Amino acid sequence: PQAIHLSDYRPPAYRVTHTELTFELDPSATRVKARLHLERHPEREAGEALELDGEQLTLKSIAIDGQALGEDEYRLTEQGLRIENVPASFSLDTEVEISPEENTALEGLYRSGGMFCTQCEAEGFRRITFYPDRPDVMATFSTTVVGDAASLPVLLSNGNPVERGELPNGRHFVTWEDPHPKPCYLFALVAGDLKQVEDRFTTMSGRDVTLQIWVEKENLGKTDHAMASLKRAMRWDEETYGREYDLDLFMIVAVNDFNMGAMENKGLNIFNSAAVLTHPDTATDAAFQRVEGIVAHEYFHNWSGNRVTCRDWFQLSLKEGFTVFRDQSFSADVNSAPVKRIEDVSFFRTAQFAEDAGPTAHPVRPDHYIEIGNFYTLTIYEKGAEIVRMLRNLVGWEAFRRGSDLYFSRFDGQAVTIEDFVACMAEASGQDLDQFMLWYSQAGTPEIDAHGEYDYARAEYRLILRQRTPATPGQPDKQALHIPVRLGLVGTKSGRDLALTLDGESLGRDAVIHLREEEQEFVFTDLAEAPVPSLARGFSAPVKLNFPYSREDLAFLLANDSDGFNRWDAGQRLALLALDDLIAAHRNGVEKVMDNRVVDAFRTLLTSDTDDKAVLAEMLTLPSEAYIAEQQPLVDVDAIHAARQFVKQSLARSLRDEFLAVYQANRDDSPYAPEPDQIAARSLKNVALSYLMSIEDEEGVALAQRQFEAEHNMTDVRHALTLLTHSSRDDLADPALKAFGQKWAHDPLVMDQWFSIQVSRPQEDALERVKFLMDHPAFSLTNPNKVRALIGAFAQNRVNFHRLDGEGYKLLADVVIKLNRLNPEIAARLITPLTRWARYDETRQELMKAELERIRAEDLSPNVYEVVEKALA
Ligand code: BAL
Ligand code: ZN
Repeated sequence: PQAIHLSDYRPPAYRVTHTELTFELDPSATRVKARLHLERHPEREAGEALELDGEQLTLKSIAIDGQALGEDEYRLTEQGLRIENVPASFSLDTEVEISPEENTALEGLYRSGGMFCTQCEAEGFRRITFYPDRPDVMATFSTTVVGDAASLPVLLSNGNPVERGELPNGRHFVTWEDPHPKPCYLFALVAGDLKQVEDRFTTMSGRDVTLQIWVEKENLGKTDHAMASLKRAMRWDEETYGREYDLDLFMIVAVNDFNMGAMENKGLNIFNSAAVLTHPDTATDAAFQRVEGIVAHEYFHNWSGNRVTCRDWFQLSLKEGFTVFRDQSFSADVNSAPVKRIEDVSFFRTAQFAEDAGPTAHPVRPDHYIEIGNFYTLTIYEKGAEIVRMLRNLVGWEAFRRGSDLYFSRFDGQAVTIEDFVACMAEASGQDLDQFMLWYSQAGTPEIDAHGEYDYARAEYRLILRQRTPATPGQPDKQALHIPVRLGLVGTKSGRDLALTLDGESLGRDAVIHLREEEQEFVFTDLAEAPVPSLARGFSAPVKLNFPYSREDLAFLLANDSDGFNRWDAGQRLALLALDDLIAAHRNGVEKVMDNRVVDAFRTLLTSDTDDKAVLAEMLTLPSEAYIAEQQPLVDVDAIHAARQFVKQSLARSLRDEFLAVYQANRDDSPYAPEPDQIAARSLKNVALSYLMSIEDEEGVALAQRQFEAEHNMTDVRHALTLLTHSSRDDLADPALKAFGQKWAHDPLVMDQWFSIQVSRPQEDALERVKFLMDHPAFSLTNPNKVRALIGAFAQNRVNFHRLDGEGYKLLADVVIKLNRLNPEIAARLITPLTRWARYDETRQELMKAELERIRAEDLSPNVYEVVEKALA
């Protein structure tokens, strides 16, 4: 497969001004008639051939301006269709046949259960009809869907329905018009026996919009939260960004077989059922919040993505980074803002940092790719969002909002670049953002080595920051970035933020300094007491910040930092230092000794009188094994697991009564609501329970069993089931798993949770359980949710996936090889843990590489090929 380069970009030779489609739906032989109204691009020369993308299409007829073409007048290739000698402006008619039921890749038009549905981003439309399948071709669409009236009573597409009627042989049709020009990746079609829940929304200018959520009949009781989230998101986007919805109808459809979380097709969002359906009995608090965030994300794309879209796929972060930033801000506004930030950063520092340090590291705007489907990554999405967040912080909210308004008005209806976006921010703020643009082109996580000293005699604090970005594939040398570092200096006597004076300028008590050089010195003057610096507050830049904090410094910040995020981070750093010692002790076979400073810090937290229970729950949560692993030069999975378990059990033994008191104080039998106060109390209670269960004393076990059996809500039930399943006692695990599995056998989304819980247990039988469950009637290799729930979850089970006999790696590679054919996009994603081989000991490295080599020997899809080649480069 060939790489595509950003530097080769040219506008399309021909644009489509209007697209007319007719679908005659049939599981194995759907007919698609397309009439494209084409005209030559003004920047391209006359006489160029028309080239259309098309894959897995059987051409039945073709005509230009109504005249059928002879076989020598066009050429079909594996990639598409080429016609020489076309007029400057013309219409092209094609008819093709496709087979949705054989489409297991879930790109283009496919079947999910009895439904037909589509996924076109990034390049799925070329599996529906011949088309210039690129985002800078934007057309209005008119779509007629024809199907069997009995089995497919509902026929949906983008825009507004304009005509419907009966046809011979029990068929019927609906015609949809979408007046907004859009790229074909935003095309959608759904047909099936669906039921809908309807609501209304009045926009800020007083227009009435109908909102519909379409689901299979059995899911009708699970849409309330998504609908409420949608209305909240619509209002928020009006109030925060001045963005109003622009059609009379907004639809969401839930489908069970879906590669992504959801898709922002114009007016017809298609959702993975896991990202839209909720019910207190079946979904956890985390799932409720995820649904809220994803519904908002897809809705926000209506402006950041649909009205203004990407010129080419290298600009993917233009819409994704901005939209993730918008959905994160929304979730922070409607929930606990500090917890949202802690959760996002925890995830980012674990997963994106690992991506940025591995063989598939790439810039937020890549300059080449083989398969764009491999670039829906944490870097494009989450690091892209961190860059937008830095921009917002650099220019300030008001200028950022003016820049956003300028961007939407200047480029409405256009396909543009990341430069266009940043230029609006520069123009609206008057700031020079040239150096800042390096964030988009340089891969790798920058590290800042910081140190400082206080000079009593001069009453000065001298802070020295040195930045470096490690080499990444294809980028050996890096330039200095413009890094905003938000900081405070916390007085060691007063415990308060000191007034900051830098170069004679008063900056208040919490300020942003700008690191632009490789090394810079900042001298803060007029400081009457020695400070402990609180650096990169709120994670002000996506960097690793190293400062030689003592444990006393960290305990001090944990108690005194005015920035909630850094207070939490100080606790994490303190725990990491203790964990480092214990990991070393484990490796050296030395007795493990618990650091009492951590115990004392936890005791203070547990007995403090905080009213922010959600933040407290985060503070009581130890860094995950994956995050601890990220901090180690070489990952020793067993030592990390043992050390973390030791810390957890030591804390539980020393503070058993305190944890018990917290558990009891936060029990709540009132009806479930996904509200911040309830969620906070539940998470605090469940953190306490996990400590109590870690030592498996009688009372902890009894509480977990009672919580499981009470069946009050899925958050509590799932948490208790996880603790019972992950305990050392099969007499606790097995009956609970059996009861749960029987109770929920009918509900695929709950069964996904059941799969994940058991294959993530630390006990040695996890791998055997995976193999056994792959034959379970509720499992299917062609359903991405099932694959993620069983195989994906097992690959996150650090001690068992990394078994020294290599069986974990082998199992993953076997599944990748099968999925390479069935669903290349999911196959390529699943390989990720194997690509990280360089982080492990030699034995594991060899085992992982051997599995990658075994995959490489197959006849590979471009998706899997690209990832494996990078991993073995
Ligand atoms: N555009 C793909 C799914 C999403 O990011 O919303
Ligand atoms: Zn998105």
